[in-house]
Amino acid sequence: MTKNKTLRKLVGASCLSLAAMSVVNLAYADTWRYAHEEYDGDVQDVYAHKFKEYVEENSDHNVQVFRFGELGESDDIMEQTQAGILQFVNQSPGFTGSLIPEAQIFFIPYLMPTDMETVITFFRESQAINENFPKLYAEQGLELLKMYPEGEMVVTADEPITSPEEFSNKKIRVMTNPLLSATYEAFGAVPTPLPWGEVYGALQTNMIDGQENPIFWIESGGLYEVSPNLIFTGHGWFTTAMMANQDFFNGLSEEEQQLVRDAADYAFEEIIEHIDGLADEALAKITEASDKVTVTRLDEKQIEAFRERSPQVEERFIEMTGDSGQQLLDQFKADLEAVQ
Ligand code: 6CS
Repeated sequence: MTKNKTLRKLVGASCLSLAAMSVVNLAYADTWRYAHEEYDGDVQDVYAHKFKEYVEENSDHNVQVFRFGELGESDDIMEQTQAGILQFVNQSPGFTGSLIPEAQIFFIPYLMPTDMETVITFFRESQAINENFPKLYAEQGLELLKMYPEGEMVVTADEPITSPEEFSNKKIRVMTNPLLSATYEAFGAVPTPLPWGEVYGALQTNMIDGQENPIFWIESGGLYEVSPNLIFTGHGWFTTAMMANQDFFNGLSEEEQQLVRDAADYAFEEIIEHIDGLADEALAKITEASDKVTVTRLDEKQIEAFRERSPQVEERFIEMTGDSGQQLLDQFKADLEAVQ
């Protein structure tokens, strides 16, 4: 064989093996679809993009993120995930109540502390969050990867409200879970369950008189424009959950499963930093943007009038969830006690 021929053979062989390698890489370079419930730059969007960043930096896989509205409402993206059309979904317990009644635990008012550091330690260490909930989600074909807080709930209304009596006849929009309706009934209001896409219009046309959400969302969704009286009641935190279709997750290699778990942990750490100070920044933007806005922070005595109605909501939670809910609530309370 001449020198040239040998060289040509060698080049040919390396091209072949390069091509083979690319085929292997291509076979393993999947695009995973991930949908969440919020807009560009909101908390769930930051989480999703941090997850994407980690996966793409540490593997050949890609993550395609879909924001609110691109694939429908919250219930639609959950259905698509259960059907395997999406691999990942971020759905808040506020909408998961019909699928997993125990997820409504976050809507028992005054169960969660208001102090952010305690809340974060709770999410990190709670057995209810990190062990009990994954089992409940697994029963619905979902691999729960992370639960995380987005911000303290704040009520907005057509006028400042300081007592349950002032809530009388006020139609307050709630996310679509029955326990949250029970909470607002206990608070003296008329709960009105609506999907997110209808909230701004319903406030604008006075079909409803108020709603609740974390401040960053009240700012980013422009809710203060149509519902300008902000009331800090201290009754709970907006919590959300990120998960995978379980058949998809079980079909991944052990290394890939670890990659996904690590990406979820990485995004969690990033989100904890992201939400630190976010509520204050958003409130400053709101008060800067509108002179119609009022801010009412209930004092301890006013809060007590709402807090004393909490046991009736707890009872409703147990009626809706039975022994499983009771066990979860006991664990939840034990975990809270451990961090407070
Ligand atoms: O109120 C809602 O429906 C929405 N609130 C937040 C903070 N995120 C998504 C959810 O759809």
